[in-house]
Amino acid sequence: MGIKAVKTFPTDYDGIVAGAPAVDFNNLQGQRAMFYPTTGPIGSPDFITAETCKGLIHDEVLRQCDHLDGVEDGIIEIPSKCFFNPWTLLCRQGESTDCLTFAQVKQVQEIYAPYTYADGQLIFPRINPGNEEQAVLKLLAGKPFSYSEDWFRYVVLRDRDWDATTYNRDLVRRADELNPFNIRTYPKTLPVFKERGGKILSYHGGQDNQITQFNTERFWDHMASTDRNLHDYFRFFRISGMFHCSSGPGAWAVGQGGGAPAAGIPFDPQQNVLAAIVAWVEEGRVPDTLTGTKFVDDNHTRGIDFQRDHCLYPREQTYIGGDHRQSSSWKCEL
Ligand SMILES: *[C@@H]1O[C@H](CO)[C@@H](O)[C@H](O)[C@H]1NC(C)=O
Ligand SMILES: [Ca+2]
Repeated sequence: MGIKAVKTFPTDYDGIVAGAPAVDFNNLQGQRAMFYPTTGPIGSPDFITAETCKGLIHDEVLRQCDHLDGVEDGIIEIPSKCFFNPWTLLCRQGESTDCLTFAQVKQVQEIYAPYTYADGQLIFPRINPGNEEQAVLKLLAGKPFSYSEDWFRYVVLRDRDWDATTYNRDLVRRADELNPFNIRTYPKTLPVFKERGGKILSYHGGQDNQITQFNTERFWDHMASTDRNLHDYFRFFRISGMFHCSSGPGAWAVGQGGGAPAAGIPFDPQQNVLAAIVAWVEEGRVPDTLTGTKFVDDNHTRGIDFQRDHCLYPREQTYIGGDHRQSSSWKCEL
């Protein structure tokens, strides 16, 4: 909605905060619809249970990727460096527990791969490894994802009897060609908003379980390909260890969403996204990092567990030594 507003109604707002933006919407819905036919319904042959996904698979993702940032803390700082290989989980001869069958490994491989047409053309970037705990609630629940099911059923196909198990790539192609209500929202330039001095601040969790952070990287890169100074008005922060919009193992509280997730975060531009956009628009104070907070038990009345200064994309969170719970032990580097 934030990016759509900037594109279509560029004079409405001077500043926009767009968290986990659902840009390239038709292809996003295609990817979401793809998981159900891939996993099959609960109980179908080779169905991977939520317990296996949150346990065996998540643990292996962390074993392969948590340390890549130099600190084993359950947080994957730079998801784009994590290429999860599920073959390590293949059952050996005689093994039948705590491992995956050949068909399950193939399924997991497909789930974590970029979503493409048969000729390799990208439809939507791969999901974020490390999102397993919450991905099992919707994308990998063994049920149709309600938003994509309704979208294809009532908007794209207008067929109330459409069965989500029959989803295939032809349908996402059709949806993207149809582009109902011009909902795509994948601008390459935003000339009117830029010209009048508007500012966009976007943030996205690195272990997002509904919309992959890789898509916001792709979107920022897409816009940066025509504007070398994109940072002048569009800044994107990768929030490590955050699920979709909030929660997760990372220092995810940045004042987003108002209400409960924002509780305990002062209205300070360094720590609060809304304060940050106000300070940028009204005082020209440009955000370079965004400090996230992890509260003890995610309960702000219990005090701060740790904080981390999230980096301006494409800078990367880099461990430089010392107590990893101190934000001074990290640095943003290109
Ligand atoms: C947060 O912590 C306080 C103090 O320990 C407690 O009273 C309260 O019930 C907690 N809130 C939640 C939602 O758990
Ligand atoms: Ca880590």
